Amino acid sequence: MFKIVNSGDGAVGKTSFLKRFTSGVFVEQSQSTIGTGFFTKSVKLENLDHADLTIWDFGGQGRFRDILRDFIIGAYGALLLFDITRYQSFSNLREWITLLRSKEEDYELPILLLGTKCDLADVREVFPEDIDKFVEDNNLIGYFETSSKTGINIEESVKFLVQYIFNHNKGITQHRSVY
Ligand code: G3D
Ligand code: MG
Repeated sequence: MFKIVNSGDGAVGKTSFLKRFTSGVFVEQSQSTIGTGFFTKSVKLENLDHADLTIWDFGGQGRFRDILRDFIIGAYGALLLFDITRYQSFSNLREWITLLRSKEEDYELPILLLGTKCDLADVREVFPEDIDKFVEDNNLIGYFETSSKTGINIEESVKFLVQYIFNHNKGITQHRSVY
């Protein structure tokens, strides 16, 4: 069982992403998330039976960001979401990265970047050149474009993050393969 955090500005689609990931449905009428909540799901991985995930979902509003600092304690990785149709949600990413990496541990938290709402790519405001550069400049582990509406890359992206965590954290792999 391990913990992942789900971060990014308000309304980028964090809660819709987790609902789609855990229950396979897109809930059209969403409510803005107050504080935090969490979702759990078991995923199948390459060298392993399964991994039990607890994914913490954050309210994106500024006043909840102080909470984030506490809740990232014990996290093995983070999903960082922006909305490809809203440039502002992309320009705020740096601030999120600073928060995610503010904990005092040797382990640099692996962060996977997700561009949400790719079903709306015809009204895109954020383009691949900028995204690629951002991923590289900030040492993120990768990038996926997702849509909770169509389901594209939802499961794939979470599995990518979890596989990365297992491949780079021998402690977990050994523990898991022994027991
Ligand atoms: P948040 O948890 O990051 O705050 P939500 O974001 O999951 O609450 O989603 C914010 C809005 O974006 C919601 O619309 C939701 O339906 C919409 N949304 C989320 N994911 C997608 C997607 O993949 N495609 C499209 N087209 N819309 C998406 P409302 O209208 O309720 O504000
Ligand atoms: Mg939410």
